[in-house]
Amino acid sequence: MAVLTEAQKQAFWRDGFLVVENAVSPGQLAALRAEIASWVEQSRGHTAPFGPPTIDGRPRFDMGAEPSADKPALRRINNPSDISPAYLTAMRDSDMTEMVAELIGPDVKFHHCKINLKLTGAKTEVLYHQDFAYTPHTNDDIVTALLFLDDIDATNGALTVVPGSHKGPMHSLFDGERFTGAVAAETEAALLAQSIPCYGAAGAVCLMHTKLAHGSAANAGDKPRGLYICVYTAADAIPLARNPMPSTHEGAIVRGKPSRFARLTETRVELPQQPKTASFFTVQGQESAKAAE
Ligand SMILES: O=C(O)CCC(=O)C(=O)O
Repeated sequence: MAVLTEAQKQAFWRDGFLVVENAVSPGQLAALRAEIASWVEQSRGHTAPFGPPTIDGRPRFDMGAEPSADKPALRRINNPSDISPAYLTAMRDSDMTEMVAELIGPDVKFHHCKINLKLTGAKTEVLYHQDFAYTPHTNDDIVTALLFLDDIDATNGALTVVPGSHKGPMHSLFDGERFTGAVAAETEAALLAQSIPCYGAAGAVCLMHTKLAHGSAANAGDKPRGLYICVYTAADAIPLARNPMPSTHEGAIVRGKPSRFARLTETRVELPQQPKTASFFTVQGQESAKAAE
């Protein structure tokens, strides 16, 4: 049985995003939240990004600049589905997966995933960008699914999006020769003026077209904000740049079958630079924690 209505699918293609409640089961959500709680506890013992490493040797866990024993600063977990059965199941076998298949399927491939955490007191923000500029492919049938791990409202650093911006233009993430990972400041101001926030209860998902302009402010409230972010592509969308976050599951077919063909709809794309650090927050100019010398 279909999970999305025709009206929801039309809204996704018209606006470039769609928020849907209950994208994972209560049991799945509880398992995801329990895993996060244990990772946050583990991070208390660390003062810099730490392992186990990702498959390209970078720290899996990234920390904001100000960790302390009473305020853990864990802000990013790279490809949690590589290390956690709960995250693998949610990525591969949940209503969220089904929704993505109804938008860009029937044949759907996994690209990478991550968790962005904004714990209370975190200064982490996400500067405006379009995901396709980080992960260009031969076509743009690509969905970023952002699963809410906490209740998200006006207080805790909600994702904000610009409806319709997936229809173009693509905004450069370069300042001259330097890859900044974010649009220019004046472009961001113009986008912010047209942006709307995405709120919802834990377990909701924001399904976002890869070319939708989006970002988020710091968490100014007193409750955490976690997002489990999974990137899925049509099976015939072939990457034009190396995966910024390689996963052991990259290329796994999560619905339907593999494609013998690449489908080309893009004629010219600006290629990103690859990150060397634990997360794109440093690419966007936000320091990671550094171990005391
Ligand atoms: O964490 C957020 O608010 C947005 C995440 C995002 O834009 C990204 O990881 O590409």
